[in-house]
Amino acid sequence: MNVKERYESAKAMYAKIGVDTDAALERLKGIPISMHCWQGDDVIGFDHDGPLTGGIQTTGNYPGRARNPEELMADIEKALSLIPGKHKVNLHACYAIFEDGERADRDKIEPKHFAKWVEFGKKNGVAFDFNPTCFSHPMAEDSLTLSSPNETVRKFWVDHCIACIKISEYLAAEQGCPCAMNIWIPDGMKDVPADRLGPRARFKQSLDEILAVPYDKEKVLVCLESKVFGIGMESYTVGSSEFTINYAARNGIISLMDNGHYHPTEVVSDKISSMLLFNDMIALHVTRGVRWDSDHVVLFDDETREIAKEIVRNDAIDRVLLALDYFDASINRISAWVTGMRNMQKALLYALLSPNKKLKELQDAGKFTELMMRQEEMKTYPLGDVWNYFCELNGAPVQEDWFAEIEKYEEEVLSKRK
Ligand code: RNT
Ligand code: ZN
Repeated sequence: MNVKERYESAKAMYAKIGVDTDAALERLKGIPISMHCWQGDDVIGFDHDGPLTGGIQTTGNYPGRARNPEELMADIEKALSLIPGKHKVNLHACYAIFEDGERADRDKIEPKHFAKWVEFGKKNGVAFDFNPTCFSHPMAEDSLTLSSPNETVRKFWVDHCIACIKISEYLAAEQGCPCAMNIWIPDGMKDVPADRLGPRARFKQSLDEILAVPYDKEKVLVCLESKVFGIGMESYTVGSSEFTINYAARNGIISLMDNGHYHPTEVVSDKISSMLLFNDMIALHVTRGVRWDSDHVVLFDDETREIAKEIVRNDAIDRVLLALDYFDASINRISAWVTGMRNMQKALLYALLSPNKKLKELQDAGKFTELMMRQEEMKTYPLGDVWNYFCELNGAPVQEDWFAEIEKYEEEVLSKRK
């Protein structure tokens, strides 16, 4: 049976439980996911040659890391060609591109340093999201940035974030659609603080100063990401969940939840509905923490599916800014992108192919036996047949066929990067 025939038979099976597969495919096609450029080069960027700091870590030494803009762009292009649908690319400030020996420190970067990216975006039909890079820099050596007690340091990072808003505005104008700009700071302490309030008050003040600069709120969607701990920041993080949620709610910006940034038995899937009740928009970094915030590649696992279900069944596809955030240096990095992006899409498709209305009715009627049975039976419905057809319709390789491209690219391109 070919892909189309299998799809037709799957379609009939889903139709029996009231699910319209054609509508699901149409909906999935319109869900952009922001693909993080930093998986391609182990979160290094082009503006420094120091180590990755800020309490985050890549492990592994798989050959073929992108070492310059040309390589990273070529790798992103390759990845996007293997992912169905239209997506965004998420940039960090450290991916600024300097020409002719010119250099600008993070507090002085300008839109022109992203002109090459804009050109790349236009050529490939992708739009960008953006992030200030408050780590991997001499001014962030003790992992204190926007909360630093040193005014020179704090001011440097305020200026950096203001520069990033300008760059985000430029990206939005060039691409003709909004640019989400996410602020995450590593600030925290390895051991028991003597003052938890002071750093948070300074972080608040810094954010106030950044947001006081006028910008177009329709074009730049400022997000604020929380975190519970980092490597070397085990006892205290300034930008905790309570801090970011309260700050965002009070100041009209968007809360960003990264599912690696909570205590291990806490799940973001359970937080989404509460956040949706009190916010017009929310933002997510989908990742996979293994025992800690390890940023493993996103799999088609329970939590990814549960996150997708919360977005879809609460009718919130247009209210959730969906981005991925992981960095695995132990495997082929392009494969890491493609695997994670396709898995996120599969999870969304799984949610779109669930008889959500019917399941809610069962819950409300207290029919928990049938509810469990139906939710479990859904797991073995022919999702794969619908997914394969989606790939075929949207010009991406079907099933594992994309991997041949990865192997070819590894042999012809990546293996030559020595
Ligand atoms: C770190 C945060 C943050 C970074 C990226 C590189 O724990 O998740 O989002 O991973 O900005
Ligand atoms: Zn994140």
